[in-house]
Amino acid sequence: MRLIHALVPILVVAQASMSACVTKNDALTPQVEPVYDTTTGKLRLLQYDSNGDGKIDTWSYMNGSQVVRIEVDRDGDGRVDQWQYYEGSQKVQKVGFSMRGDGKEDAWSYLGSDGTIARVEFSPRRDGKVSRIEHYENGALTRAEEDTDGDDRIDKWETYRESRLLVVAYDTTHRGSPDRRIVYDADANGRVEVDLKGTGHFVSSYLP
Ligand SMILES: [Ca+2]
Ligand SMILES: [Ca+2]
Repeated sequence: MRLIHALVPILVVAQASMSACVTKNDALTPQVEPVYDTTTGKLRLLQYDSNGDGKIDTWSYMNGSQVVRIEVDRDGDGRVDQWQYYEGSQKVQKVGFSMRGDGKEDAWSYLGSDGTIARVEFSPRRDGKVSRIEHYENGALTRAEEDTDGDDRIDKWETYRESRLLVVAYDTTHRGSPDRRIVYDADANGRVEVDLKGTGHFVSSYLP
């Protein structure tokens, strides 16, 4: 799941949408529809038609002047494609996505202090649990860990260099550490190694 190229432009679009909301709200142009809390009178929502096709596609949920969450329907099919969550300091905390494009969140990206994506979490079973985490450095995937069988324990580890898969290790016996792994060379040919005793020392599976 190499999302990095897909995620960066989406982040930029969301930032642009938010700026548009905030700027236009001052003038209350017809494209931005503010919704106020009927009891407190606080601003709760800014609805925005970002591409001018007459359909609302951006919803900025507010706590007064603070942005709490922005939801965006980027392709105009009426389903939200992106959920952008803000911290109290108005920095983006995480951005949610729908890997199946059906309006349900199942992946979240987190930015590092350098502004690039540091981590992407996935919930492929959509059960409220994150079961795969990808780690990035300087925009490149470096490693990933995954609970492939849903028992809440990591059983697969992937190591990358410059986004190329170097090693994938598996815990096939549920002992909590990998017992076999595939090591790839520069031509993506893999060799299987095993660590039957759990000492952390892997040997070729073809040796007796
Ligand atoms: Ca959509
Ligand atoms: Ca597992």
